[in-house]
Amino acid sequence: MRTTGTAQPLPTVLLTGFDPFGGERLNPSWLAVKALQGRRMGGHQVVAAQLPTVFGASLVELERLLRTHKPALVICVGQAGGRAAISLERIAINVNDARIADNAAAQPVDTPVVAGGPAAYFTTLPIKAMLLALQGEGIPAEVSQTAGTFVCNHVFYGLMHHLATCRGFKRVRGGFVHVPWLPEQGQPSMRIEELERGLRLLVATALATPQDIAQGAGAIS
Ligand code: PCA
Repeated sequence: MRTTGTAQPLPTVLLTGFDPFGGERLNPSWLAVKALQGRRMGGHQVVAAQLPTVFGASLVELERLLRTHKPALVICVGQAGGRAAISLERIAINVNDARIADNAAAQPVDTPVVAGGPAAYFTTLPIKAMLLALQGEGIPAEVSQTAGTFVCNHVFYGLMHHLATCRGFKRVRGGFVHVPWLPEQGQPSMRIEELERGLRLLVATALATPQDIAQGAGAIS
């Protein structure tokens, strides 16, 4: 019996990280994502890609990647200096408001990511299940209520808008995760090995959890 010749390619998981920005020499988001390139996980193949830390151009590149790879799951990752835990972002907002210039020297203030778009989108990642998975492995993790208003939120909002409005993407799940600095960048920090382990766990948990679990993680005020 012939069993070769018509093998279906595996569905893909798209992971993105950013290039260094704000005068830094490295960005842990890209280093962690890059380590998973080509890996098979839960019947899927990981595609890792770097986005420029640039308003506009980052989304052009992300949309190209979405069309090329037609992923089943998308997790965009960025650096959040000053945070001590892996931050699972809950909400993307329709505003660009940059405190520093991006890598193309642009610094938009109070402009929409998508003119006429809704105020915000929720992640469609199972962030509570992901939170429990990380904490269960002893990896510092939290749910975050804001991805800021710089290029990370811009990409997060653009991703969710694309998934919500573009033909063929309605069932694709996606969201955004911020990671701390590496020890050589400052404190608080997380080692690259722990970041990579955390990211692997996040992908595996998202693939295994079609419906998020109910687990309180909210602040009281
Ligand atoms: N972090 C920035 C943009 C690129 C990155 O890694 C942010 O939090 O917006």
